[in-house]
Amino acid sequence: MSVTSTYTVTGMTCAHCVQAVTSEISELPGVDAVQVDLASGAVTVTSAAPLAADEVRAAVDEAGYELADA
Ligand code: 9UX
Repeated sequence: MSVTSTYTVTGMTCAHCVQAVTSEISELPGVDAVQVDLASGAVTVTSAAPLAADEVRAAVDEAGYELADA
């Protein structure tokens, strides 16, 4: 079984932003897939187990963007 969660990331304006966010979140333990919609900022993450929000927030921060409050 896997878990799919959707987050909103603000500040992304080009495909390289998307790549940076995708890369950082992909490094989190258990993450299988990351899908980013640039226009909406929607980030869909599929993982083996639920991710801690703090982990996701830290990864987005590391990429240089911001996780919107749920
Ligand atoms: Mo594109 Mo994103 O030139 O911070 S990488 S705007």
